[in-house]
Amino acid sequence: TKSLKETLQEVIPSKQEQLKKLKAEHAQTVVGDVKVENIIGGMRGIKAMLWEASVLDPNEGIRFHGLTIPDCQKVLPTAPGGKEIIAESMLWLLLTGQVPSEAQTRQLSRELAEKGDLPAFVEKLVDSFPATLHPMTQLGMGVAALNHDSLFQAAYEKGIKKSEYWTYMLDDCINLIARLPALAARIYRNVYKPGTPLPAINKDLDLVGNYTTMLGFGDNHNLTEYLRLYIALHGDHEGGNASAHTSHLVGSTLSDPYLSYSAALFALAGPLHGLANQEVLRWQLAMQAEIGSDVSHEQIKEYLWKTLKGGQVVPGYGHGVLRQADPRFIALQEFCDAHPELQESSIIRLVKKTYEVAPDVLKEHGKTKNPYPNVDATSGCVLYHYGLKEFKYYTVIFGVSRALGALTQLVWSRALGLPIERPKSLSMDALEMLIK
Ligand code: FCX
Repeated sequence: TKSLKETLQEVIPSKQEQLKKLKAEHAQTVVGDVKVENIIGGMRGIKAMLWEASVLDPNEGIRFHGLTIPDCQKVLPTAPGGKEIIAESMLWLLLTGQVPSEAQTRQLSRELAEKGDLPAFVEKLVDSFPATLHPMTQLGMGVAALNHDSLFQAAYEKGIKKSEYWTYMLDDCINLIARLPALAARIYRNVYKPGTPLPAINKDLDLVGNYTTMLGFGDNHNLTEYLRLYIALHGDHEGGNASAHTSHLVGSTLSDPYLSYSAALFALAGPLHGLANQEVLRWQLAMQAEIGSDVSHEQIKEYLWKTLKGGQVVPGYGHGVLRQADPRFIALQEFCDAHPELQESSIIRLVKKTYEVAPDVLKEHGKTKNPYPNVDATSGCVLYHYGLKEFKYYTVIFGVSRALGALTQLVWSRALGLPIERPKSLSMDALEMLIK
């Protein structure tokens, strides 16, 4: 069985060749225009960066190396006794573009479990945070502190060849992904279940199996399966989203993966990005408290208008790129449909009913370019049903997941020798001079 590193070693030369050819033959080929609206509109729509593992189509949604979510659900190995995709098989696909065998997946699970313990000083650091510090702040700080052990940084200081960067990057990325569950679970325990003992990592379990166990939900098979799917699906969403782009930008300075990903986590912590799943739950619960759970479409419609007229966004709806319902939302809805306990859940039923009404209301409201749900419209509500009710924690789970894609690209950026990012900015006066 070939290891992850050996597999990457085989794949990298052809990608390097592809980049060389693109540079040599097409450096001057025009693939898009930049309009003033792009410059003042958050660079929306500008094709401006390389990102290998996934590409987002506005209508079809995400493809991971060409595979759609249903494709992945067919071919990627699951946990023993499980049905859902797991973090390891998704990570392998993202990094190598190949579907791992069952044996390769298990080998990676084992490697991650063996590397999963936190250094004692990071445990102490995290334990010293006040429980009132937002869990995302804690996660970002914990990840940054892990850079103490960065192999890339140590090797760079000693002096290594550029062609060797990616191997140290890969080692750091695997170590970081391995340690995220212990870090994230420790934060959960400290904040919400103080004084309860954190179970040791089980070397025979997959990453998310261990994560759920450390959170204290190991005996809930359905929640574990849901988190496996959730973490695999949130793993990557091409490069332009704020968290992925942040990690790419910081990494382009040759900062190590810990610092790069910690920066990404602070982008993920914004309410328009990763915090939206916590916002959705808050909003759906407020709706439930005000109008009840056995409600008519008309009542939901009124509630939606109240939100919009109050100048707020409807959380979980709209997207910077997508123009249809998010296939990740659909996959999570299918999970709900396949589990009777979720079909009976009042909050899940309310989410589904909201989905039946919200797109038309948002269309009538006429502002958002995408009136359909994104993944956050449902993701947190399922956690709530299963008893993981502390919604300030939800973005941390997203943060454990997004490491898969963001760190994959750091490995590729170093393997391809991509340069430091440095786009051109303009003042309004300078822009006006260009227009004249
Ligand atoms: N409800 C009400 N208004 C909305 C809206 C929504 N769900 N989505 C967009 N709009 C508004 C925008 O606020 C903007 O108004 P403005 O002109 O007064 O500033 C207008 O519609 C045009 O925005 P649009 O181009 O469609 O969307 P953007 O690319 O600017 O923003 C996000 C995309 C996702 C930020 C936006 O749709 C939003 O705020 N959604 C709610 C929060 C959310 O669900 N975020 C999670 C997104 C994602 F899945 C993730 O990153 O995790």
